[in-house]
Amino acid sequence: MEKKVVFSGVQPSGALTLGNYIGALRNFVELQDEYDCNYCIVDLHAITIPQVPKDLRSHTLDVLAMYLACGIDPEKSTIFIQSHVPAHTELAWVLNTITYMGQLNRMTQYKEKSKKSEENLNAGLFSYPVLMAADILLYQADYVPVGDDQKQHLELARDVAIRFNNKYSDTFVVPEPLIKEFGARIMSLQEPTSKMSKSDQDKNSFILLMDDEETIRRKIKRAVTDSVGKVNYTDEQPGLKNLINIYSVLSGKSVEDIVNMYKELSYGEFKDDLGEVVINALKPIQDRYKEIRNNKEYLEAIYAEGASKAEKKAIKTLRKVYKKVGFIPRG
Ligand code: ATP
Ligand code: LTN
Repeated sequence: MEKKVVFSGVQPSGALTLGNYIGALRNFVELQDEYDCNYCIVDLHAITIPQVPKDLRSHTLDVLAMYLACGIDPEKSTIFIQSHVPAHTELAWVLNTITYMGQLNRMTQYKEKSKKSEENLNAGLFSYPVLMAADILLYQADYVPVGDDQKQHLELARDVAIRFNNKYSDTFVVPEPLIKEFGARIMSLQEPTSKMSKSDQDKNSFILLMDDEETIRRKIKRAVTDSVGKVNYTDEQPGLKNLINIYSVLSGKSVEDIVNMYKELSYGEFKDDLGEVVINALKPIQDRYKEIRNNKEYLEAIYAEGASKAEKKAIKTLRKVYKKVGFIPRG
């Protein structure tokens, strides 16, 4: 039997956070044995927010090295850079013509990001979800592992697939999101009601995967909690709830066990231990990352091979689409 297909992507828009790892990368690794996985570095998406070209280049390799360091295996999965496969932008154009402005206007990520970049309110930011739909539909993906913030974009990708299938006959697999019940939304350490985000101005709000031990300890110590003074897992203590979630995901211990371990102890003691849990979880990833990141030739070989593999799959779908909409084949 053919393996089901998985597709996901991460933007090279800055250094990756613990939120990216828990909500996305960690799950990418788990899926590799069972599925035909495609993991993309979505540089075309990243330029919808202004990027410094030389930083974009290094962030692209950073994400690639981080994929590998987290355990994505190029022998099992297709790892590639989005701009290397032109079919993404080609399909996005076609899908743009069947996507409604009204629907794009309702996207919460667009609403939030356009508020932040009023002086650069570009059309790319608006049609960002269409390019994302193209990414997914090109590979006929059955499943898309993402964090909770991407749910609405996935819904749009499904709508677009269904609309195309209805208009032109069955062409695309209608993808389903894979969103973990637990850890799909890691919150900011400074404002536990908003998501941990790598583009946050406040550096204490996130833990970077490459933060050193001292920085990790410091950021966790400074994480906002509450004045209740008792380790509990409730919505009334959102800061603590988020820290317990991180503890649980990274240690494998259940929330209940963690609450029992710390209910008689202070927040300080809980945070000290959490610091060690995070450090221990990140240590092997950081070690591998340092080995890989400077090996330019190795990285180049991976993305070159990935692009060829990806292109073969993508072109098949694009050909079908071009034919169905009525474009004449070049011959
Ligand atoms: P930005 O914060 O700059 O908008 P981002 O980190 O949200 O960037 P991506 O790098 O494209 O955006 O996200 C990659 C993956 O990480 C996505 O699947 C996203 O859902 C997931 N992710 C991002 N932040 C979190 C978080 N705080 N908790 C869980 N998952 C997250
Ligand atoms: N928008 C996503 C990144 C992304 C993506 C994709 C995720 C672009 N294309 C396709 C899954 C599938 C984000 O996380 N910000």
